[in-house]
Amino acid sequence: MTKYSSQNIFRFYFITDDAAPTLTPMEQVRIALDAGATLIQYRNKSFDLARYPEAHAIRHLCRRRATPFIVNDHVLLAKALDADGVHLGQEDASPALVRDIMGREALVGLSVSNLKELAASDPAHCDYIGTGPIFATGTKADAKAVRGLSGLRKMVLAASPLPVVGIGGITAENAPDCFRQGAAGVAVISCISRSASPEEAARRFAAACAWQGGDPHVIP
Ligand code: 3NM
Repeated sequence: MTKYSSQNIFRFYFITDDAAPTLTPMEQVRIALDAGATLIQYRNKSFDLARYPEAHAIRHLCRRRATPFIVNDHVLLAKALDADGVHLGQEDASPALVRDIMGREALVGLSVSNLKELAASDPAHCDYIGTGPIFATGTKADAKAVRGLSGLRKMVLAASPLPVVGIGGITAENAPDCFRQGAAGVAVISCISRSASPEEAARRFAAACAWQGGDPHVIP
């Protein structure tokens, strides 16, 4: 991952929501980038080729805004879009195979819910670990048991030196608590994509991600 190693690209990690009630994935990405998102993941579990133009447009917007763009699960879609990387679940292709397909400089992320999964994983080919759900989430129907901040802390320690990104129920209010546990970043969907005021929610989220200390509940 030599291309990005000098900056923390995981800090404000936005994931698109293909089931958001009002905003298209493209509209969500614009809002997230305008607020300062540091990485965009295109996530569409039931992707079909009719969505390719949208994914392509999002990819190009991220490129214009110099923000890494990665694709959830679909390695060949990532390749076709010349994405910066892929995020894999436990049931997806192996990180080693994806590294082969995407190349040495690609970002490869892996979802790991607990320490047992971490022990069974292949971190040598990963650039970061995504772990969750940290808090309850309504966005992922098959989410595993809530890990809480203590679960996040355990993962940060066990996965070190790989950066760990917390996911699941993250908001501007609880993001600083995740950073306190040593998370390199926080990944978010509904707190922005399903907010009644998404621009404001994204700005508040960005401010929470910029938090460097002090009272984590006082967001500038
Ligand atoms: N993965 P929200 S939780 C996509 O636990 C995803 O691995 C999770 O959405 C995991 O920010 C989740 O709306 C949904 O809670 C995150």
